[in-house]
Amino acid sequence: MTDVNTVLDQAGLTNEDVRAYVNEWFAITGAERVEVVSAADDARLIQVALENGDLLPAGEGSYFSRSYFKDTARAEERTIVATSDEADKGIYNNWKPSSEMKPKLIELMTGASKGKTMYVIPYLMAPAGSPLDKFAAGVELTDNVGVVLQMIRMARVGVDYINHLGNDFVRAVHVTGDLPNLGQGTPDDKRYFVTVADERTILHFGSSYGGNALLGKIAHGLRQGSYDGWKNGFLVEQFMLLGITDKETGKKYNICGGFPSASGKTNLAMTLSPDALGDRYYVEFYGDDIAWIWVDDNGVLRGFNPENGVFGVAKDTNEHTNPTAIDSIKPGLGVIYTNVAYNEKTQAVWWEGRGDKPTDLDGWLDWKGERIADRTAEQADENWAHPNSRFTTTIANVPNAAEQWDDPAGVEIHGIIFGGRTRDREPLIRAINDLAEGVYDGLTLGAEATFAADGLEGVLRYDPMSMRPFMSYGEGDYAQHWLNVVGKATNNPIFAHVNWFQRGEDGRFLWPGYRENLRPLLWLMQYRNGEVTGVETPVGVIPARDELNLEGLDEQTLADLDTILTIDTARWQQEMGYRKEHLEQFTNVPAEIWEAHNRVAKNLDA
Ligand code: OXD
Ligand code: MN
Repeated sequence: MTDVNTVLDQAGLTNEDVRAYVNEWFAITGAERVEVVSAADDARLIQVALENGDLLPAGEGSYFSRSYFKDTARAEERTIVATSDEADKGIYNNWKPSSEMKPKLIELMTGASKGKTMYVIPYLMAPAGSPLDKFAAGVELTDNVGVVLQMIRMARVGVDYINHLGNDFVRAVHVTGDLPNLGQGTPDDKRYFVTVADERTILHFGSSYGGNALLGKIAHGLRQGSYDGWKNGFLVEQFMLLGITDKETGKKYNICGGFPSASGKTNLAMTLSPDALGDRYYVEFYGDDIAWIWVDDNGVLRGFNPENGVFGVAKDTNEHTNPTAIDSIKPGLGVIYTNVAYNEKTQAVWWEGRGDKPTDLDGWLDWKGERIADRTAEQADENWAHPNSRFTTTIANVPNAAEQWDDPAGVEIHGIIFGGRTRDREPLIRAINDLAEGVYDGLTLGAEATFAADGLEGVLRYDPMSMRPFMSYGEGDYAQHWLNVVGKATNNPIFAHVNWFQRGEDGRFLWPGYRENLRPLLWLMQYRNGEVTGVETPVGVIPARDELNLEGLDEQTLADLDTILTIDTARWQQEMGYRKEHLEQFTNVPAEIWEAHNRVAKNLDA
């Protein structure tokens, strides 16, 4: 029988509260061994994972893993926020009383790690030394070595992050469970992913993949973080964060923003300056998925990315869509690919949208491990990689990672943008000066349903601030919290809504997207500085055509520009009806938000 305390002593884990927690869960889960990990253990644990088959080599210094085929990175219907106060119930957070959920999870986890090692992962979801440290520290306990390797990439990991914090850490317990026998997606589903937010405890049972298993990232970094932020005066959002330096003026701008899935968030976060503007503007990467935001003692809105890595969607990532990502996953960087297609002979990986599909099928296996060469005619069109296949790489591997990405003081936020994928209605960019209208815009953020069957034609799937799957408390209170936090800022952050996805009648995209998206963001910063005035519309201020830097854009784009810089009033009037219904679901919606809605509606009718 392992003596847990001896192992903790040897690892230098001195925090008594953490030690008690480890002992408690070692007893509950019935694990056989315990091991405390730090980032320095990576090479050794990679070897362990290669030996036990959890990882396969994917060329020089890169690795491949496959999750159980019924496992998912997110399972919204099985994800619950539990507290002891029913007032925390929202529309999206699947609220349940903690008195109901905790005993359920303890029962499921009891003895469920039998024979396994329980890894203790002390982590920090922040640059060390930040004012939010005590909300960012956690200790994940997991029975899965693959999860450890992912956490080492996505968080800062080691006992030094936790020893001095007493009881200020998130208890994050992950038990994989017997994946082939969990009834995933059936009425007999045994999985539960619970954040007991008012106890700062996360209990996830029944997965080894993505946010369901890497508890620092989503469950703590977003769900628990946003609950803590609500109680302690900061914001936690599923936002990218990028920086732009104007080399001519020396000015620096930082923009964060939320985008529903499949609306280009990672590509924007990792974007580079368009060729024609590259001499003047340099774009820096801070983060692709999460931002923690607060107002400092001088009234400046600041933010940082709490993550240490990028857990990027592989699909459609290539040299054109995201050259930065491709450079960040080069051989030798310790990258882990999950659920892509894998060649067992050459160790190559491939995914849909990576480039030409390999024509020589020898050795190629799809993400489930089935031989592509053995596919029947009916299976021929099936994807090789899972649509949610991923690459995991550290921010240190991102070539244009900002110098300040690890700065505990974060960086000043100059702009907050929202952008969903919509074929019409939303112009290229519209700036919003008013705080309540900005927050209202975030609450009514939506994207077209990806498949017709997911929604009615023209009706957006709303995803407030892109936090729908991560909401930890009621949406009205959430809106009020935004008004309170950003309302304290005196550095004039500007809001905007962007859309790169307008289509013409023939279905073609009217804006080239990708690196060209920097142009409307540059306009936004000029507008904030008072260097351009834009054109007032009922839904915000859009650029006058000649205010946008158009240097180097092709003829077709120039011809299409007027269309994406107009407001379709009739379409917007219809949209306002949907927005009203959307907001009416929420309790405690602040009067300022309804006033913003009514003001926009009235402007449209004028
Ligand atoms: C997510 C993720 O689930 O970033 O949004 O993994
Ligand atoms: Mn995300």
